[in-house]
Amino acid sequence: MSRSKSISAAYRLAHERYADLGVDVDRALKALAKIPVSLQCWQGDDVGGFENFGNALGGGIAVTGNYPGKARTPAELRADLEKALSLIPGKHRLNLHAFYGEFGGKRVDRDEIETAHFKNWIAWAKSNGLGLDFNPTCFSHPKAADGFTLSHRDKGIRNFWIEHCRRSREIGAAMGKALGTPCVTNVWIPDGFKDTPADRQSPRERLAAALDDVFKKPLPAKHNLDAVEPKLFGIGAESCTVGSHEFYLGYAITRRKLLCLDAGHFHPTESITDKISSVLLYLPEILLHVSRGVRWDSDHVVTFTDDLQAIAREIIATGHAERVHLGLDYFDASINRIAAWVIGTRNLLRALLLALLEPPAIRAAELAGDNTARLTLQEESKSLPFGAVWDFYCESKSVPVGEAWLAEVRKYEAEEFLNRR
Ligand code: RNT
Ligand code: ZN
Repeated sequence: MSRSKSISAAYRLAHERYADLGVDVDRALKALAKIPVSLQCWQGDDVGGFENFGNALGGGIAVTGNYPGKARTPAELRADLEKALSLIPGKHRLNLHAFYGEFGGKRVDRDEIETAHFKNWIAWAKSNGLGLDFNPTCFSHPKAADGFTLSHRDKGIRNFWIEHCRRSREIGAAMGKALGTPCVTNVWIPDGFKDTPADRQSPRERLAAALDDVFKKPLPAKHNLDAVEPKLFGIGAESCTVGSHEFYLGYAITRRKLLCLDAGHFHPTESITDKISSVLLYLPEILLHVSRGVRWDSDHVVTFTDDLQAIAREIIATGHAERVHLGLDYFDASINRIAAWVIGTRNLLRALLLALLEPPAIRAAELAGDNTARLTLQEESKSLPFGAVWDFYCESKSVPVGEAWLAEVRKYEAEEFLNRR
């Protein structure tokens, strides 16, 4: 049997098996095709950006590894992204950071960025049918070197970052307008204390006031959606992070902003799974940074873990997947960077598919108070043939099935990365 025939045959059997359980596979695949994932541009160049001021990665985040082929220019990064996207089923988005602008060799500081610096990205996104998301870059900069930005005790430094974030929102809105799909502009700042602060309150008051300044100008939601991202700790900010979970949960609810839940930003055993349904009660939309912490917020490539499956399941189980914007957030330089994108994105999509294929009897058992049946069905459903459905989906979207995509990455690596030494 040819590969393609065996994929169809396996799919037919899986379809039948799921139909017996009351699962509509066709509907699940249609729903999956409508869920975009925002790929993080920063996986392609180790969170380096294109400013060329020689700023080292700061902000308490770290990339390790020295795999060859890191993108050095916007053109290389776009080519790498095109390769990655060609191996991922569905239509997706790109998440850009402000320091990935194209500054034409000029020294454009963060408080001077404009939409013009992103015109190539916008044109590229348009021609590739991608939506764009955006982030101010409040790290890797001399004015962030002491670990504080929007909450800084120095008004001048605060204002510098306020201006940067304001401009970032405008750029986000311009992207959203140009592409006809709202840009989620996410504010994350590294601000925090290595050692016990004497005053935790004042920096938080300053941060709330600074954010209010950043968000003062209303922008149409059809162009730009503001998000804020809390964190528990970073390297060098172990004792107190100004923008903590409680800080931003309160901020987002009172100011009607999206809350960004990053899977790596809580205690190592704490999952964002259980937060989704709670936060959606109070906020119309949220953003997820799908990541994988290993012992700390290490931003490992997203793998098909129990945690990932649980997160995806919750998104689907709320019945409001369209209210949850999905972005990836990891950066690994120890393996091929294109493969890192492909592995993580395919895993997230695969986890969403698994969730969409959940037998309805599980929920029904719970409703009937039959916890024995619920557990039985939950466990038995783990070996249902969802892999056959996933393979069929990949084939129907004209992307490689199974590990076949790796050969394409290897070919690209051989042709392209040799020129990058
Ligand atoms: C850092 C945050 C933040 C960054 C990106 C690069 O801990 O997760 O989202 O990873 O902005
Ligand atoms: Zn994040």
